Amino acid sequence: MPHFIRFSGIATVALLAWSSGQAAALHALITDRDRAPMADTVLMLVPTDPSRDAAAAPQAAPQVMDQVKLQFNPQVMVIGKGGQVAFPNSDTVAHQVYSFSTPKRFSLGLYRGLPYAPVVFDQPGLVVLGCNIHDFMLGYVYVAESPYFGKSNERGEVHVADIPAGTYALKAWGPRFKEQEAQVLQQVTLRGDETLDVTLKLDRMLSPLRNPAAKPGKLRY
Ligand SMILES: [Cu+2]
Repeated sequence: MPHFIRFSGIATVALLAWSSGQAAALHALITDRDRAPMADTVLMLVPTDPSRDAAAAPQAAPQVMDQVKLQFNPQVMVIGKGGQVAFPNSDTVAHQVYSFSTPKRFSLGLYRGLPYAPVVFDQPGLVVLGCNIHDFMLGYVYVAESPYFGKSNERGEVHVADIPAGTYALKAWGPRFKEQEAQVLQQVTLRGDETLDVTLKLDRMLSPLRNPAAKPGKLRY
């Protein structure tokens, strides 16, 4: 039977663990206070023992955040420290991608196609992306502070596999969060052979829903 834990009034967590093979894994369902599934939410397990090496292994291949119809696609991405992201432009108009965020300040001069090498992100935290030509374009690269992370799908589900046994802070961030850094939801302890099933109902850490962003109107793309 799952048991329910209320903590700090910001989220409710149901925990249900069972034994399933060798490595630990985490299944999470993320909802808002109305129990609506929340897509594009980054979830991380950060070891609570600071002596544990939480460095991510370098990625084999760069991730791709495209620009399609004047939007970043995907709009939210999570990568490990040292991860690389390519920013192709699939529109016919030129874009000029930049970020002023502390973990990665960069600027790619006006371009179409893919004239630049992937950008390397080696500091953890949120990197907010914009385009100097189209102010409404907004993208997010979250550089996770541990190798154990995932992003929720349209059903609000996140799956993280191959987690070593240990105690972790469960941290989350998404575009609707009030804060620009991941928020601690709960502490979890994983044995080496279990899958933890977690329901995370986010509440006060979220901004109220706003009206959808202004449409780009008749702009060409
Ligand atoms: Cu643009």
